[in-house]
Amino acid sequence: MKGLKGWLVSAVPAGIAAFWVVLLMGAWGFAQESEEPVFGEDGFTMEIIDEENREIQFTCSASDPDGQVVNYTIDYGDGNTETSTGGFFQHAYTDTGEFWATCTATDDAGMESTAGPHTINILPAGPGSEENAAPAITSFEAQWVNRELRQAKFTCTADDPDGQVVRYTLDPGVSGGEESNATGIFHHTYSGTGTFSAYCTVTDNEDATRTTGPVNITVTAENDDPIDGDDGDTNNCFIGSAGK
Ligand SMILES: [Ca+2]
Ligand SMILES: [Ca+2]
Repeated sequence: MKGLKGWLVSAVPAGIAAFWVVLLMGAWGFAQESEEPVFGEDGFTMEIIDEENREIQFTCSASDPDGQVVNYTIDYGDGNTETSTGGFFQHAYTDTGEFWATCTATDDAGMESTAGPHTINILPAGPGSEENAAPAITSFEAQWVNRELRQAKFTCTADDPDGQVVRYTLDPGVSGGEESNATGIFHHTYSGTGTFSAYCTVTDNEDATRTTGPVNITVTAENDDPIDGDDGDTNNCFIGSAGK
């Protein structure tokens, strides 16, 4: 083969070789002179046919001005592609996320034209799953454990109608004072004076949350003075409670 090539190069003068190259390129260009397929206004449609199973139907329809469309290839945007002659597709998405579907029509000369994309949003709720209900807060109470030492106890209770409460988080109303646990019982010692709004947030096993309204804790310089109506016992003074 090398010998033959060498012979051709040496036998054909440079000028004639250039002529043939130009002629061949011209013929190749002429063969490629085809028009692309054209998608009409509704040339690429999508329709949800089964919401629960995330199944979508697509139709592709294009015409070719100087030949015919031989097939359609759809790219579902989730890593799957499919080719058909009719341009009718159905696809069930298994992953969640946002996908961009496109359809490419190919004509008898190999020319291509692409329509789309359609944006498909597949939400996390899978087949057969129902919407998760947020936990319900039963109570949120605060009381002084030791009023002189400004030690408060918070009790937060909640139920989840369709799962379990996995975490309680107390915001005692002090920057950086947040803490979480699984019991809903917290102790916080206030160092400054003022009125602090405490909140309890409960989180269920599917990460749904609910937050109580505030309980206001007022700490004054006279925090250790007896309160009217108080029984004199500074321990376990009720501060307040809040619902959801
Ligand atoms: Ca064509
Ligand atoms: Ca729940």
